[in-house]
Amino acid sequence: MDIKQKVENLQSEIEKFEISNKEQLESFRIKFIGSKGALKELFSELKNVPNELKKTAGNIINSLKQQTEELYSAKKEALEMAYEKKESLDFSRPGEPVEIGANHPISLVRSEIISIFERIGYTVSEGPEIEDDWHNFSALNFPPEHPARDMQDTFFVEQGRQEMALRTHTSSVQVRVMENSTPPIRTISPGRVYRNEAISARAHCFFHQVEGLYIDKDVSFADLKQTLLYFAKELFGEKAQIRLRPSYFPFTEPSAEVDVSCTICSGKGCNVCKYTGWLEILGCGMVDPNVLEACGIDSEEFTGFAFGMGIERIAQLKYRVNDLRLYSENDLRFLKQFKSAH
Ligand code: 2NL
Repeated sequence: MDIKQKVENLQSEIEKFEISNKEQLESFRIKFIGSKGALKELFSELKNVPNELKKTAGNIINSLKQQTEELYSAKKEALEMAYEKKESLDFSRPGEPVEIGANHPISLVRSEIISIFERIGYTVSEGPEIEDDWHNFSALNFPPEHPARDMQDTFFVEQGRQEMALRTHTSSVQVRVMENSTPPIRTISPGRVYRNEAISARAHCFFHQVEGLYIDKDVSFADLKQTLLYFAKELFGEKAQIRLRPSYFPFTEPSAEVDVSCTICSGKGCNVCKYTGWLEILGCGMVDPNVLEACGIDSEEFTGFAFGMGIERIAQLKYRVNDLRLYSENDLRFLKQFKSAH
């Protein structure tokens, strides 16, 4: 058999050799490339080749050698890659936890209050945060010299030529509802309100409110009390009790402040309720006839009640938040604590 034939035989043997694991790869290397391999043997046979053919024969063997080495490194790399891939895919490994967000406590309490009142037929109304004097003050029976109308208590802004106020309560929304509809009216208006106050743990220049308004024929103070008792029980639990203390607001007469039995100690006395057993949660009263008339509702035919509460205050009681500033500082350590709340 001449050397050319031998090279061709070896080449087809090399091409047919199965390499599908590391062991076969190593056998391949030993058999063909190694120091005692088939290629070495072919080279050693060159000495028997006639001189005039030596160069050509040497070239063919060399190119087969090169080809074989390339095949070897390509297979080696492919096997290493497949091995690495296998290593990085562990199908029994538990999934990475997906971090979910949390609702803001103000949103949580806002939604809960809305849902409680929707169940007894209240609609939700919203309105602008920049209000004129009429909707924020005059229609609500604020006398011209009332301190709330002062720069010290209210933020005023110029809008064109007109002086406007950042609303100090969402009653302004309810004034619009009364002006634009006829009783029966049952609505609540949640929203952000503004007061010109220095920021501290107990005061902020903005906060959130929910106000409620119910106007119909023969609406009484007893209706108000039962509505608020229902609300307190839905929000704080069946055992919750309420008490009303006389108070004053320009827009209601009579007016009252409402306390709920302490949610921490159930009225026995603790440091949250300052050992009184009661926590103040809202203000309320019968809508002043002046307000009804200012909004185009006949106060001889209709009566109504209204109430207002701070969402921050309720959230503070529900979640024991001791500093108002936490609500607006976007500190994740605070916000993350509401993940499980809903
Ligand atoms: C509080 C007290 C209150 C009202 C809000 C109201 C609205 C209209 C007419 C009459 Cl349109 N009253 N709202 C009444 C009593 C109290 O809020 O402490 N809010 C945080």
